[in-house]
Amino acid sequence: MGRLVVVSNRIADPRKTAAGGLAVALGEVLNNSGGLWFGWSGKLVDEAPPGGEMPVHVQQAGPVKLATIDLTKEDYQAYYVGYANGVLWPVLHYRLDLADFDAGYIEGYRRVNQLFARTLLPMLQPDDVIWVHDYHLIPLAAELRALGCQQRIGFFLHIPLPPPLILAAIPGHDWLMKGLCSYDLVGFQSHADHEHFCHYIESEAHAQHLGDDRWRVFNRTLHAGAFPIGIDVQEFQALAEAPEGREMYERMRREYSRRKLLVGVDRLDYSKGLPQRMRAFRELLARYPETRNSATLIQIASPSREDVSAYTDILHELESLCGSINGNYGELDWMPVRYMHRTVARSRLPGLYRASRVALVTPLRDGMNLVAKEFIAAQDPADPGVLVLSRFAGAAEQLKEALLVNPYDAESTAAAIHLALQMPLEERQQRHQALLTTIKKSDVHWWCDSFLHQLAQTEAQETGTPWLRL
Ligand code: GDG
Repeated sequence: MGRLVVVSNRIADPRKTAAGGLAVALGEVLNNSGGLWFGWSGKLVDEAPPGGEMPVHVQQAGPVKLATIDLTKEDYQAYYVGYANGVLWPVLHYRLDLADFDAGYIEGYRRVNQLFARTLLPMLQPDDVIWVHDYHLIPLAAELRALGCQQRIGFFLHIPLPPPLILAAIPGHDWLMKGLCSYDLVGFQSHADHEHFCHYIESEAHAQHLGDDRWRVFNRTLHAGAFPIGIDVQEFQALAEAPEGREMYERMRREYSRRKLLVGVDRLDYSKGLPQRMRAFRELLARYPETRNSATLIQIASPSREDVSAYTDILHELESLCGSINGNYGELDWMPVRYMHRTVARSRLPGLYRASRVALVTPLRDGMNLVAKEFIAAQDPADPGVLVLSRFAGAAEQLKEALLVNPYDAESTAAAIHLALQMPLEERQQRHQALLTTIKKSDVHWWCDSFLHQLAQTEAQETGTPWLRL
């Protein structure tokens, strides 16, 4: 394989463990090929330099080149806040009610993708393999192809893809999906997402199935498949065993020696089903009195996208629910919910997971949900906790031995949590062993290798499909 070029909205320095498993796994492949990682710097400027393009900031991280550009405030508002997070994020998570279809956003989204293409093109070498990540950059391959780029380009969608009728609600969905078809390989988190894509291109773009993962669509051959992302299990287990991980575990065990701990760790996002989770926990306390003065839920909701209004609404709803549960059920020496709206250091998460009897991972819709996998990796196999997992998380396709729940149904979710709290040791061990085997087999390195292997198999393409006008 030639040099790997990764493109994503934000980049991470793969040498820093705080960056997390995905950055580390991509960093490994980038290291081996002396690769390039390109994205937005995270910085905003008032306007572009007079008559010129945004300057590229280049930094060397070992053998890997990290290249970034700044964005203007106007582009950021339209591309990132408006289109990516105001239209694509809600619609792709099945939340048409939260989408804000402002016509100006799509123009800004396209403008930034064009800027990325113009900036990246001169940095490319002929045998590069390009891997583009996530919904911010769906049109990037089409914009690169329009400039004459002939290298192989793959795309991975980290969030779900809904059925065709939901996608069709996006004004300009045909433009967007044609852009997605300009890649050589498109990867999804789950078989369900992959099926939705196939249905869309068949019904809306008359794609012809060539067998296996190959399609003929818009006069090109496209490969598409499911590549469920994993975590770096070894790295996460090492974090659990590291001094800070152990110290956190001991501290939590001491602090909650008389209680059974439940844990939730999420970005504060409406896709994560946090209010529904609180209602299920309230239902647990109401229906199963023995859990009172015993079960304690630690909910970390790390701040996220606070400039999008739907996020402030969810914050207020969550705060009010936590307040009322603590007010109604709390005792002088027991607070049912400990809710923290802040980011916890990554090194402390494994200890927290390990000290918890139950993890609540109950999104309304999620691409994969890596917290579910992190919880499994951090457990003590001799005395493991139980994963309560939403059937609407991408991870549910793989993690069959979790207790699968419908987060919209507070009563049945409360019953599952109750079951988890009472589960005998032997059953916990059996379920955990099976789950651990699954996440080890399909870890982040497997994910990276299998996507890149498949991308390398795609055939050289004739270029130059006429790119749809917006
Ligand atoms: C998107 C898709 C898909 C969370 N709070 C803290 C913290 N985290 C870390 C977790 C985990 C990551 O963030 C969250 O990953 P998820 O997969 O659960 O969710 P998204 O952020 O929505 O990610 C998702 C993923 O992309 C990858 O493809 O699985 O479906 O939505 O690693 O540990 N980390 C620290 N402090 C926190 O407070 N340090």
